[in-house]
Amino acid sequence: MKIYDSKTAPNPRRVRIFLAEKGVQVPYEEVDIVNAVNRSPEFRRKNPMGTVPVLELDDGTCIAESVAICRYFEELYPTPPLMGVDARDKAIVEMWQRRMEFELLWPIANAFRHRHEFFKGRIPQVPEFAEVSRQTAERNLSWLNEVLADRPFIAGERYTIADITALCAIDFGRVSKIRIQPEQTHLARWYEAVSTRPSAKA
Ligand SMILES: N[C@@H](CCC(=O)N[C@@H](CS)C(=O)NCC(=O)O)C(=O)O
Repeated sequence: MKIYDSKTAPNPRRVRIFLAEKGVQVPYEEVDIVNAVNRSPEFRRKNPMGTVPVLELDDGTCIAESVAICRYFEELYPTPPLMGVDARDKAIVEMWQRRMEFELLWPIANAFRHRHEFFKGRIPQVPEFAEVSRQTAERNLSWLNEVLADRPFIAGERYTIADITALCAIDFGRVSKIRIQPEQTHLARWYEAVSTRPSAKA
C-alpha cells in the first residue's frame, strides 16, 4: 500500500493530517506535480482525474479523492473517530466537511487555479473568477467566524475531518493573500487550537 502525495498541495495534506491523527503510517511517494507527472498517461491509469492524493492498495486498487481515502482509513481504524460516531453525528460531520470543501477549500483553490502560473495550460483560466473566488472565500471566513462563536470545533465538541479540511484550505489561502482577519477572534482561537496539534505538521 502507498499514497501518491505532494508535500506542497492542500488535498494530500488533508490525508496526511487525518492519518497522523489516527497514528497510522502509510508509505508516501512524492509526485512531481510541478512538472505535471500527475497528468501523464501512466499516472492517469491510477487516477483518471490526474490529481493527488491517490491511495494504491496492495491488490492494485487505486482510490482517489481525499475524503474517500479518509473514509477507507476511518473504517479500518475507527479510533479516534474523525468522521462521526453514530447516525446523527456522522451526518453532522459530513454536512460540515462538505461545507468546508465547497464553501472554503474550493473558492480558495479557485483563487489560485485561475490566476497562478502553475495552472497555465492545465485549465482554462479566468482571472475574474479568481478574484470572485477570493472574495467568496473572504466572505465565508467571516461566516465561519460566526459559526465558531458557540463551539470549539467546526462540527461541534469534537475535532473532525471538517477541521482538517478547513485548516488545509486556510493555510493554502496564504498564496492568494486570503487570511484570517484580526476581528475574526473565534476563527483565530480555533486556528490556534488546530494548527498547534502535532498532526498539523504532517
Ligand atoms: N477532489 C480532489 C482534489 C484533488 C486535487 O485537486 N489535487 C491537486 C493538489 S491539491 C492536484 O493534484 N493538482 C495538480 C493538478 O491539477 O495538476 C481530492 O479531494 O482529492
